[in-house]
Amino acid sequence: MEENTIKKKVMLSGIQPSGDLHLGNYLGAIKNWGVRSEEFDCYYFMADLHTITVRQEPSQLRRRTIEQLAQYIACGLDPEKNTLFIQSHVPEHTQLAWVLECYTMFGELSRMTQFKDKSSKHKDNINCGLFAYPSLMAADILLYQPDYVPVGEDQKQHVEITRNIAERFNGIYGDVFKIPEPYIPKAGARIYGLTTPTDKMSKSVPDGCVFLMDDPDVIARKFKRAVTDSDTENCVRYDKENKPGVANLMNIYSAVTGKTFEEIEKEFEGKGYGVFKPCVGEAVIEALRPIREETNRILADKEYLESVYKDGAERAHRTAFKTLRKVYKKVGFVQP
Ligand code: ATP
Ligand code: LTN
Repeated sequence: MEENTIKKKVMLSGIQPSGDLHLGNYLGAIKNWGVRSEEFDCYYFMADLHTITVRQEPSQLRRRTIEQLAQYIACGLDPEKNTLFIQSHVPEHTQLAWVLECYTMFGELSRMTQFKDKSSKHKDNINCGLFAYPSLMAADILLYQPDYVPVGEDQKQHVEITRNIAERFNGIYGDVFKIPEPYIPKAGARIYGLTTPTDKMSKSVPDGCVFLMDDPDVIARKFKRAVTDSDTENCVRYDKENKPGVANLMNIYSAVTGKTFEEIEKEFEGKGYGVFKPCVGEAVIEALRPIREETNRILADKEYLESVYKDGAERAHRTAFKTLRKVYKKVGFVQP
């Protein structure tokens, strides 16, 4: 692909291939990434380096990384318009991470919510990588000088520490890094679990989690079993506080059909949850069907996938290399 002559704004994000992608990842993140491909210069990657902060089964990690790339494409990220790559293929990420670790403070890393959460969940493996993770994420971001980093609410703290690290570095060496902004979607920013509608949909609760590759009958079953509410009202009405289960289903239905909450209330007037739940299931099945079919089609073409990630890594490397060279020069390393 030709280099852009007019400088577009840059957008970048990544997802760890530590689990299979689900409806929350799709509606909260990937679905919105593709929308801006024309306007922005976009970089999206599989954050495989990050996954080993927690033990992974190697063959599963390999399968999920490739499958995630196929899903990015199936969700509408055109590899011609977006640079799609695997993080570990671009060595500048780990190279810059080391430098940034030396400009990241022990105290600020200790305050990271994700570190506190994960270290309490994996007490037997509180490794240095888990602690230093935000410096690697800062490197992932700053290498590409992005304007925006589209992530869900839970990643905002990591974008903020990235800004702090960049400002600290710039304060010493001049304007090396662009200071990025987090970009958090309003709709779909938080999809809740179908069985636990007060907790975010997560792969760690598989019964309440709709995976992008789930078969239609599995999705239908999950929606039929979705927790609605303990009230006896049996009425489809948006009330997030008192009816979180129904509100979540309405939110999902709205996100996949584009209908407003008023339109949904009207559509199901007098019909009750017994009719509503399977309809939401059907709408999700239809929204995910082309993604699942396209993913399977792309996955069968290993050569194509290989060409996408090779080309992506090359393009990513070209940008990343320029930033890393500048950083090495600024800190005083002798140029090779
Ligand atoms: P886990 O299932 O362990 O909580 P995850 O599926 O949330 O992990 P991440 O890698 O943390 O995976 O998330 C990838 C992206 O998807 C992030 O931008 C995150 O904010 C977004 N995301 C994840 N879950 C949801 C959700 N339930 N609703 C909306 N966005 C989500
Ligand atoms: N930390 C993120 C994944 C991630 C990321 C990034 C997101 C790694 N590097 C750079 C945006 C930009 C997560 O766990 N979801």
